[in-house]
Amino acid sequence: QDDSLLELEKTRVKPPPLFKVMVLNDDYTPMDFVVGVLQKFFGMNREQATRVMLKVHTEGAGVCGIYPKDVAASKVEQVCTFARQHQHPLACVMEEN
Ligand code: TYC
Repeated sequence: QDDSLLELEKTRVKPPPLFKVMVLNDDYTPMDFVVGVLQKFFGMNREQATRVMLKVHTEGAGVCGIYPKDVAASKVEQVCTFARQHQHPLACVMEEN
């Protein structure tokens, strides 16, 4: 019938909600592996990736990137799968901003 409300909802007035993707520290994943993950999945260069890895190592967690929900969920899945394939316990999570 009256489609005007549905049409209005389709007209985005707010930016999409964003999610932080974070990696967590653990005692077993090699530092080099974490640096490689940050380069491979988050487009960081070696220097940026090393800085983020060391922050996670000393502070417990660090932000890898900020994305819309579906992209963030896909990054988390890819990192978890990759870490498991290499038998590392590296944890990756997303958190609403
Ligand atoms: N703490 C790990 C070590 O000493 C290195 C590490 C850094 C692991 C960051 C996970 O997200 C991580 N080998």
